[in-house]
Amino acid sequence: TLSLLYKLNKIDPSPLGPLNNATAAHNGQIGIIRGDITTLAVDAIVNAANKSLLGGGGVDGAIHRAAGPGLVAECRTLDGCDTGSSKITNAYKLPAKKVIHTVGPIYNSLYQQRCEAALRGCYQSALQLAVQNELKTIAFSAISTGIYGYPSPAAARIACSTAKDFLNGEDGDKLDRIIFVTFEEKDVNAYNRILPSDTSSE
Ligand code: AR6
Repeated sequence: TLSLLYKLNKIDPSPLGPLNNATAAHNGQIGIIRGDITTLAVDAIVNAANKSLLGGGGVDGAIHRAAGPGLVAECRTLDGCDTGSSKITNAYKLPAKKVIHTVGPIYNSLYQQRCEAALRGCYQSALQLAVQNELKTIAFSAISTGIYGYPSPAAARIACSTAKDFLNGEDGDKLDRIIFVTFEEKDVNAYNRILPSDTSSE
């Protein structure tokens, strides 16, 4: 059964530096880790940006601060990004190789299907960009769950199901690991509940 695949194991934290509380699912291809995404020495970190791509608060602010001014300079050349889409840049002073900037939906409970489709688009487009750029390890922040107000349990369900669908798809073997980075307790709890269960999309 699917639950066998998602049995939790400790993952090897060595490529990720001194973070703990890492668990893995989907045969170790999906990991969850709590900490500051700007410290991860992975191939790509995924930023929760806004349509301007010119920086902001939350994780976006933290990534721009840690990367230094080269990042916003490159972002200025990109002409923004649509909601549910992603663009890639270099990572400058960050330990990651690349930054994938994605624009999550601003949550509105009256438009749940539209929000869900946009959030799914964020994860899909970021994973596609990773494969196109031959990046093998990708770490996501919990897109839209901060300033943009997406409820953490619903957002974690979409993140995990999109990742699993991607890994089961034709490009799935081109990625080594997808890491969900949690920061606040509410997202830690959401991923811990969602990941071990069957979250494949209907
Ligand atoms: N490492 C990992 N996750 C973090 C970090 C960090 N250093 N800091 C915050 N988080 P948010 P959004 C988590 O608000 O909701 C910006 O102004 C945080 O706990 O950063 O998509 C942009 O420019 C939450 O779970 O992004 C946009 O205008 C997650 O990152 C707007 O905010 C995302 O929260 C985007 O809002």
